[in-house]
Amino acid sequence: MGDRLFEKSWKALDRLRIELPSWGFANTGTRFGKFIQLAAANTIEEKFSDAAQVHQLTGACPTLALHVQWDLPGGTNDVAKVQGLSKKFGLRPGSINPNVFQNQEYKYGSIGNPDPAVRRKALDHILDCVKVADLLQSRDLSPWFADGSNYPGSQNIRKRIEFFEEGVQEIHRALKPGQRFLIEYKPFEPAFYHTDIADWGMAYLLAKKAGPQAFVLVDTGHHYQSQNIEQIVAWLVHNEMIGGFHFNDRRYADDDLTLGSIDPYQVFRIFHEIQMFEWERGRHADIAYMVDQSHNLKGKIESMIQTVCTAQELYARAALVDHEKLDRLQQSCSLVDAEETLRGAFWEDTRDLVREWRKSNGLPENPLAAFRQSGYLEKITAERRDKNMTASASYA
Ligand code: RM4
Ligand code: MN
Ligand code: MN
Repeated sequence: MGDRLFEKSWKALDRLRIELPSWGFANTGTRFGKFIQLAAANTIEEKFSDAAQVHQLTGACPTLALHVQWDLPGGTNDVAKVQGLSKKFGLRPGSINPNVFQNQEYKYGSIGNPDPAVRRKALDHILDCVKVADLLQSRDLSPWFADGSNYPGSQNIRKRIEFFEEGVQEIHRALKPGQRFLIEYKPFEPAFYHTDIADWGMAYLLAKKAGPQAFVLVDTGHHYQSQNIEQIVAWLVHNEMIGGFHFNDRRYADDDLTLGSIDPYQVFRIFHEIQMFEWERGRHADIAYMVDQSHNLKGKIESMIQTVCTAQELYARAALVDHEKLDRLQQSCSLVDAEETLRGAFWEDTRDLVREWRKSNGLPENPLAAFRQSGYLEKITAERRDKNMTASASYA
């Protein structure tokens, strides 16, 4: 790689920020049960502490996404506590995630529920979350709606669209200036016939209906097999409608595997679409790169470190694309040379570059090895062992 591209890639690393999810450090399950890890975090303090480890070792994760029901069960009453932890661990609160999918009343949906009382309850919770976000100076409100139905004819799809339209407008009215409302889509699960916000088009239309502070959130695992995700990203970025990502990888459905573990070229292509857009416009796209993974087999902190390192390596590779050259080749329809320009950058090994970047930023060259040497895992395993041993893994 030439000096110019090396520099471009270095600068890309300087600006890449990745938000970690608090729920990625806690015990979580599959639909069949939980696999308990002795080192898993049980409290919001432990989640901050674990996420701070990842940030200290990678230098790239200054914010922590919070799930209100799990992390601030008292809502606004828990804000002071979170502020204290933020200060103690040197991590800012990131996106605020309402929970309108877990409680019993949401069995038939939240803001798309035919029952006005349930819709009210869901909206009130989300409005509380807007306040929490405001008090914590978090910019992004990031609800995920599990709403949908399992059988044809069992729900009126169009009525539910109207409920959603009303709901997102009310949420938008409550936003403070500068806050953003990110609308996530997912094709199926938990609903298996229709999901109210099933794809980017539905999320886009709802965001437009909501107002100018609403954007689409792309969870990389929320697409059907073989869907062209980078094309979706290109459309969203072109229309300035992409608010953020939930990063994870998948082989079959919403598998929440480690980013790039199955298809690193997919991640590279997404980064490429964004960086090519940025080169054309001469400015950076305002996108929140967030992780949405919760590992129940691999160690939680180790897998987050892997994720961040993978994102850095692939982001650095996408920055190695010679945009001027690619643009020329695309315009002259030099198909093979254009493709080779893209593919060539993908096959560059950026691990040395990332290591050098870390060194010059006073970070460990190998964050995973540094984590293993730090003794942190042994310490938290000893501290949390008893509590986790008694945690319930069964649904019986
Ligand atoms: C969903 C979606 C949301 C996440 C929930 C728990 O599949 O990805 O972002 O909060 O899972
Ligand atoms: Mn998600
Ligand atoms: Mn998901």
